[in-house]
Amino acid sequence: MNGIEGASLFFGGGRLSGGPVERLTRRIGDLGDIFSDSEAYARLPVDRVVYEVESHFPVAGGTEGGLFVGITYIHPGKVGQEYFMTKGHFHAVRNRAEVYICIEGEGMLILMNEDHSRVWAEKMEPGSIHYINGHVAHRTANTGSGVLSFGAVWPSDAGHDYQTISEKGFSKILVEKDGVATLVNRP
Ligand code: M6P
Ligand code: ZN
Repeated sequence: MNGIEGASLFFGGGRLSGGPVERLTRRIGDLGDIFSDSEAYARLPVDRVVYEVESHFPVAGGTEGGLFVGITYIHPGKVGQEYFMTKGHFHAVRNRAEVYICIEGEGMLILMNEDHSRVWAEKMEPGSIHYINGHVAHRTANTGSGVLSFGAVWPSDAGHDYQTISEKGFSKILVEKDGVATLVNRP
């Protein structure tokens, strides 16, 4: 043995492999409370896949000082005029930051401050790197015609606060307006 080891985790061919990987699929039926147009939502098949997440958790959730890594794949589509997107969350431990790195596709990272008074977005394109401050809620939307995929790295003690988002939502939504992705006030 020469003491040289390969990485146990590998991203290639649009898939995370190697180390233990947990896979999560979110379908239309799982996402009833995030999209604004409930009539358009009701017309979509409940089993249509909106996004998938592959994650590697090298330490137990809640461990201080560790990191988690994941790849998210959002399929193209819209509910009415609103683009397919992730649930979105604050971190349960509010000061924990996160980094996203776009791999493929076109999208927007939608961000909201802690008192919900400001929502803004950053364009995601292959190679774009996004530092998400702690205290900022984050969700991603696919604005393109193919899959949007991005890598994420976040602290193992950050946790996910989905409750605040499901109760109050983001104060702006990302819709297609005259062919352009546009943030508008939530109806
Ligand atoms: C990224 C990370 C994950 C998150 C996933 C999907 O991979 O931020 O922590 O779970 O996106 O986002 P959400 O949990 O909001 O559905
Ligand atoms: Zn996060």
